[in-house]
Amino acid sequence: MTDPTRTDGHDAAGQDEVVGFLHRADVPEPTVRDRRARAFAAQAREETTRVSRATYVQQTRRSLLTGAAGVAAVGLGWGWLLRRPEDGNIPWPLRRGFEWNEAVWSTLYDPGRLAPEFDVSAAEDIRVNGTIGLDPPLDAAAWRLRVEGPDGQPLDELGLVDVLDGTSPVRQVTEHKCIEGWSNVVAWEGIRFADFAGRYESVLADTGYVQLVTPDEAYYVGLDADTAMHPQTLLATGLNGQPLTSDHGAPLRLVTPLHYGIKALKRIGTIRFTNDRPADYWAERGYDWDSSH
Ligand SMILES: Nc1nc2c(c(=O)[nH]1)N[C@H]1C(S)=C(S)[C@@H](COP(=O)(O)O)O[C@H]1N2
Ligand SMILES: [Mo]
Repeated sequence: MTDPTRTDGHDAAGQDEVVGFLHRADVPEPTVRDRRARAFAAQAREETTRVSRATYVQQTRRSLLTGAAGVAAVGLGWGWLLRRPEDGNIPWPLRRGFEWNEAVWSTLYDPGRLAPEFDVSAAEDIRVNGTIGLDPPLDAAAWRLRVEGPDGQPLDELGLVDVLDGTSPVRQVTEHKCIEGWSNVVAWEGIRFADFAGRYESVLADTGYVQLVTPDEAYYVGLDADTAMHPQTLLATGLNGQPLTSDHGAPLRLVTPLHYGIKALKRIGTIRFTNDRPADYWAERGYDWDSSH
């Protein structure tokens, strides 16, 4: 199948279809579960990016909250929002949303530290390291991404096409550092985690962390909101111009270039938005929970 919007020049023949920089396995097109949520997310993203940095800096904390209200209202409806009991003059959905909104805003307009990025020509091969949760090899047709809210309630079960739907493809060339002392510059293709998470805005409002888990639950990593919403945190589908192989984490893996490789969970099965700091495989085995470098 040929996609005229393709920009990376890869041949999409065979098992995989390449859309922009995105690599998606040839899995059956899933039915669209919630078009309203998606439209909301798209609109929320638009609202968020429409505000320039200068405008943001000028805004007081209070008017920032009003701005957040505008975004939230797209999904929730003003009527619902304004009927909520108030707390300190801030309707409670906004108050509870403030921490995540703060993370979204602070990373969009002041990402803090950024990992160095390189030209794509600097990309190197990378070994396969770590296979916990990758056994047996991926069954692409059966794979689904489960999305869960803070009480473990299921929010979505998405095929890869739905995960990528409506998001902009990103290529990011960064250094992958393993805690064992080796590193490689690699090109990741995928989408920003923040773009994906945008469609769960109303859930993010209530949470401060994310846990990513392999389908068999054998490997799991925890991220705080700032890390998850960092502009360089990706859900990757490709590596060095090729679709991810099973042992590099197909069909979807995490990329967090400010953190050691132990956080870069391969073969994501579940994304859980949580209130409390979630369990992390290597933190339970003595490594620093944050593992930034
Ligand atoms: N599911 C899963 N993801 C994982 C691991 C693992 O054992 N299982 N190991 C991590 C470690 S320690 C590193 S360095 C990177 C290596 O990614 P690569 O195999 O694509 O080089 O994957 C990370 N993600
Ligand atoms: Mo690693």
